[in-house]
This record gives sequence, C-alpha cells and structure tokens, in this order.
Amino acid sequence: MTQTTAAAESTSPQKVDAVVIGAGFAGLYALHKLRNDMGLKVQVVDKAGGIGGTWYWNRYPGARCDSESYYYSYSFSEELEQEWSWSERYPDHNEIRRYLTFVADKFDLHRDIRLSTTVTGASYDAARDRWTVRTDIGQDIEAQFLITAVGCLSTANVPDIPGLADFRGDWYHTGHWPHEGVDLRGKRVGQIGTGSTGIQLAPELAKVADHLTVFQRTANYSIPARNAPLTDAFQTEVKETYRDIRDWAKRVTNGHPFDIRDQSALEVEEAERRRIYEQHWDTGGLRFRAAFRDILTDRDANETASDFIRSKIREAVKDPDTAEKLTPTDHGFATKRPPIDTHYFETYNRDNVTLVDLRAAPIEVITENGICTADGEHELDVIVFATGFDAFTGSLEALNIAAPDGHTLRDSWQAGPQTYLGVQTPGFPNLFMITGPGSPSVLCNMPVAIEQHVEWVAQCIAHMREGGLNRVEPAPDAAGEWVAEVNRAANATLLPQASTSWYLGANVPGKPQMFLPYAGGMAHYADICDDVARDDYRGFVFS
Ligand code: N01
Repeated sequence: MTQTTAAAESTSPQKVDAVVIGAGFAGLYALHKLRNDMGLKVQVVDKAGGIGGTWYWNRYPGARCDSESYYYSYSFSEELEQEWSWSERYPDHNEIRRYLTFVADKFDLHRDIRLSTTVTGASYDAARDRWTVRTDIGQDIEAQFLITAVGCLSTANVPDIPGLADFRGDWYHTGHWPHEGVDLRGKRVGQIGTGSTGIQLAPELAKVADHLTVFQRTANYSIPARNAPLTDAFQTEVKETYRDIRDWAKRVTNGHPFDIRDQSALEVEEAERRRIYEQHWDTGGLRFRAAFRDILTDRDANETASDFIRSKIREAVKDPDTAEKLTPTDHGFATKRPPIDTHYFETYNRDNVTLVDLRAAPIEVITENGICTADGEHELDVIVFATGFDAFTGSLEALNIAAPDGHTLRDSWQAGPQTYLGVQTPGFPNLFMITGPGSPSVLCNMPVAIEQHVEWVAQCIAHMREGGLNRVEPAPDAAGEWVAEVNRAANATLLPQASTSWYLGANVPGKPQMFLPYAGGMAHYADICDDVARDDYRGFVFS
C-alpha cells in the first residue's frame, strides 16, 4: 500500500449502521442486540481505557452496587445466567467489571469497541440521513443511527469552591478514582459530600486515614446494606428460578424483584408499624422502602419511616451532638435517592473521625493547607469530593451533538430536556438515548431499564428497515405531552419535594430545575412504550 493510500484510508470515515457511545451495561447490550441478533454493523466508542461504563470510573474505596447482584445483571441470555456466579449480596466494582468482561468475551464484543476514544461532536446530514461522529483519534464514523449509552451519572460535579488550585495536597473526585488506588495511610483526609457515594466511602477512609473529617451539607438517611457472601444454596435457588425472578423484576415499579407491602403505614398501630420497620431494617438494603406502599406518596406515612431511621441514627451514634447533626430533618426518607451502608453512622464513634456541619459553618475557601469554613481552618493532606454528578443531561450535552439545523442538544435543552419517552428528542433524527432524561432510569434497577430501552430501540430500527424508512424523530407535541406526563408522575410522589436533589438538577448551580427521571414506574412505562409501538409508533414521525 502506498503512503498516500494509507493516509487517505486513515482519514476517510468509517461507515457503519449504528454508532453506540459508551461501553457500560447499556452499550454492551446495544452492541450485542444490534450486531449479534439483527446483523447490523455497529461501532462502540468509549473514552475510557476499558469497558464497564460507570464501573470503569467509580473505583473509590467502598464502591459497590446498591442493587443485589443476582438481579443487577443481564437477563437476555439464560446461558449467561447459568454460567456466571456472584460472590456477595452486593457486587463490588471489581466484580462488576469482571462480569462485564465475561459478557464481552462470551458475546465476542471487544472487536467492535474502540476504547480511549472521545467523541468530540456529531452532526447530521439531512440529505443522506447519516450522522457523522467526530472523535479525538482523527477518524470520523458515519452511521444512520446514533445511540447514546453514556449513563445517567457520568459527569463529575466538582463544586466551584474558591482556592482549590492553591491546595498543596492531593484532591480526587470519587467518580475519577485513580486505578492504582490512593495510599491514605497517615493522612488527614477531608471528605465533602454525604450522598450514596460518601456514605459508602467514609467507613473505608476512616479505616486507613490518620484522621477523616467529613464535611456534611445535608444530613442523609441510610439503611444498613447487610452485605454478605452468597451461599451455594442461595446461588442454586436463584439459578433454578431465574425466569420467575426476571419476570418479577419486570412487573414491579422499580425493577427490583420484591413486592412492596400493600398496606399503608398509617393503617397499623404504632407497635406493629415499628415491628415491620425493624423487620425491614434487619433485612437491609433498598428493600426497606417496601415496608409500606405509601412511604413515597404520603407525607405522614413517609414521616413514620423517616422517624424510625432518625431513632436508629440516635441509637448508633454515641455523641448526642454528632447524632443530632447526622439526623436529617429537612426532607423525608427516600425523597432523595436512599443510600445503603456498611457501618456508616457507627463510623462517627471512631476517635479519628470528625463531622463538620456545613449548614452551621459553610465552606468559605480552600487554602493551601486545607478547608476553611466559617468556624476556621481544617488542615488536610487530601480532599475527596463525593459531590455527585451533573446527572442525566451533563454527559449527553458534552457530546456536542448538533441537529440538522445546527442547534446542539445543549442549545435545545436550555430550559431542560424535552424528550419523548426519554428515548428521542425533537429535531435530532435517528438519535436514540438509552435511559435518557424522561425515562425511569435511576428510579429502576438499571439493567432492567437498560434492557427494555435497548430492546425497544432495536425493535424501532427493525421496523424502519422492514418498512424502508430512513429517518425517525418525535413530533414536538409528543415530547411536550411526555414532559407533562413526567411532571405529573413526579408530582404524584413526594420526590420533587427534596429541593436539593439531583433528580431535579438542583445539585448543579445554574442547571434548569425540572424533575428528570420518569417516576410512573418501570412496568407502567414499558407498557406505554409497547403501546406506542403497537399503535404505529404514535408520536414519532418517520420518513
Ligand atoms: O452524589 P449525590 P453521590 N458543598 O449528588 C454534597 C448513584 N450511586 O455520588 O445534599 C458541600 O447524591 C451534597 O450535599 P447536598 C446513586 O444513584 C450509586 O453520592 O446537595 N457539599 C451531597 O451530600 C446516587 O444517588 C451507587 O446538600 C456538597 C453530596 O455532595 C448517585 O449515584 C453508589 C457540595 C452529593 O451527593 C449520586 O450519588 C453511589 C458543595 N458545594 C452512588 N456539592 C451504587 O449503587 C455537593 N455536595 C453503587
């Protein structure tokens, strides 16, 4: 081959049927479905150096899934279910990456995944109905379909605190934890943030750091995870009943195969209510939410659950002043995503752990020596930001995807994302989002939400191919009505009442505030999607 031909080949676009951005749970399944089941030519790209999506990046001490391992997994292959065995009730990040690697090996996925490749932009040629996806490795990729599988929680939110650049120690965001780990022995560590991540992290940091100072803005509820190794008997039972487990996960609100008790918290006597809460507390994990049917819909019912957990915090934390600071009073249990923990509250009984209440003394500045609050300076060697993500929209907007009229997603979503079913947005033909804003996503056990979306998108693409259709996008009216439905569903719950929640975009300064996931329940949502498809893809415009 001559040099000129080689240069021309390296710059001429790669041509495929579909580009998938992201190689986590969603991207891997999209590749398998579209390529292995449907015969499409697919290219997956991911800026990470390995597969795993969120689990490639989140390697902070204590990083572990809050869904239970046996159902935080794919259901599409019975063979896979039988071949893979989970070791613990909640898988840690290492085990999840091993699982996804096993999946990628088994279904021969690696050969169509380009890692360490960042998408820098995408534009649509309306004359040819083709997306051109630009990357930082120089070669464009052309495809009829562009599918984002970038996750809902992928863009780190590092708060803009003055002085960070002056800090002489090291600082990390949990979502970009160094793969080689961080040696915290003998160090004074400051942790900002007490969401699900911070609550997993603090007990682990406290075990190794010389001293841990936790900077808390909002006190949080948490339920003991009660993690434990899975017994052989349990694993056998799961494998024998997997079909029932998967069906169960699909017919319930949150994609977790357990039923919510069909009783109001207000229907029972106080002693009986306490007994039921104790029972669920002992079971541990997200199952606690299933104690009564109205914990998330009735303020008084919610208060009984909130009060129960407050009493547990006061029992666990020996110093009454620290216990009071750790006790949430400004929002109800589970109106923000409920964390689960392993000895989180007990961690504050250690001599090497201090809690700083930022409501009483806010952070003013980061100095070269540490963090200065209104009460004075806390000297630190390391600062860890467990401050969450620019959820739902951050990663999508960063892709710099432009519609045929030149508007980017960021331009179009200035007042908040407008999507139809969370799967497409008007003006962006043949762009599909897996677990996009306006779909149940984070309110559901993610693999259940992901499989449903991938399968629906695949079905839509098959419909287009069978009908000789080149282009699909939602009608603006359909998106407007769907946004109204997302708001209606949210307002039927207590979820929008937690005013600092990332469900509302409230954690990122300047972000438009609207309730972003669909709270109408996964099973109900899947029925709507199926009904739309049966009704000739009502609300979508094909050409
Ligand atoms: O982030 P968060 P996260 N100054 O946004 C605080 C998923 N997840 O990474 O509440 C001081 O919930 C902020 O305070 P406040 C799960 O869906 C899953 O913990 O805004 N503090 C809060 O305490 C989860 O919900 C798993 O007042 C600041 C914290 O930082 C989602 O990821 C494990 C601040 C951020 O909490 C996000 O959780 C972990 C500031 N300027 C996470 N800015 C598994 O299933 C923010 N904070 C394994």
